[in-house]
Amino acid sequence: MNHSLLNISPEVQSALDQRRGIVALESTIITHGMPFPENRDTALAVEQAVRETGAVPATIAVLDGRLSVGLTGEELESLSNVDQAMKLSRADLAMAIARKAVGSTTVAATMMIAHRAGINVFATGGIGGVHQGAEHSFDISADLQELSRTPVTVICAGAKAILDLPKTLEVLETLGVPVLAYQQDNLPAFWSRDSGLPAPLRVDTVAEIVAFMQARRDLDVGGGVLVTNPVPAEQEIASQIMQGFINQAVQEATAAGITGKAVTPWLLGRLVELTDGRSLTTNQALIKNNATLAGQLAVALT
Ligand code: PSU
Ligand code: MN
Repeated sequence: MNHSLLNISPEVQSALDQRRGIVALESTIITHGMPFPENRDTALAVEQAVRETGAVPATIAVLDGRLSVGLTGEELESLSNVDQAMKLSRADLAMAIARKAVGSTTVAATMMIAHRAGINVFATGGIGGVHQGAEHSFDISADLQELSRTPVTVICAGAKAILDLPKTLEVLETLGVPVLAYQQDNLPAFWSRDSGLPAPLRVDTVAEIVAFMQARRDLDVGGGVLVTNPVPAEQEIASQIMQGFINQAVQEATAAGITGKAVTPWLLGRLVELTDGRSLTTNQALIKNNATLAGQLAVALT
């Protein structure tokens, strides 16, 4: 990657120079994951959660064609309000640069940019994965491929439960992506703490994640690591409750002919309506929780 494409904020640059812990944060959640002003407030709260651990937040987005790593308050505010941000994954990142456009980065594109900037810890809500009905639609998020090739550790609350979680786990295994559950045996399911699926690997401390990352570097295996961190119990929505809403939203999306990039934002938006806003509150809580763990990890790695 041509480094002149990168626009690293003074704060993040100085953290890089001083080898401080840094946590990358994505921006699709801001433009396509939540309504205004909850999106802005969550983005600020997530940055604050990272700061409280002693690490420095680096929210990543494309602003006027520049790959921006670390946004000012004004930039965050305007991204939260923008009408037509492009949703950028590996396939379309270059188009945003060519058009000097504004775009938000998915997990895949955020990993690419974070890695180029020298950041190896990244917190998000939930990664993309294999969609329900993928045996017909072939809809599998580019996030999974990116995890297999880019050496960034992604802290999430599991794949979003709107997905086919067993198939998502199978694809991650095929791609050689380690999936760790934090302090429990089962994989969390985003809004719920328990997906009912055993996680391939379990870790109980930040030090164990550090040791695992170190061993992978020594092995020179390449690719990323997925750490799944369950939402705090007080804010979870039990999976039996969530499942009914998810089934309804997925059926409606299929009936409405929603495809491609629009699927994930459409489902998330519909679930906020179906749960009377509860899914949004849970989403906010789990991202902050992930930012805290990511901050602790980034600091421990220094
Ligand atoms: N989690 C959320 N809201 C989101 C996303 C995740 O709570 O908007 C975004 C992430 O950026 C993720 C993307 O990378 O959805 C996956 O989209 P797709 O399935 O089109 O690859
Ligand atoms: Mn897709």
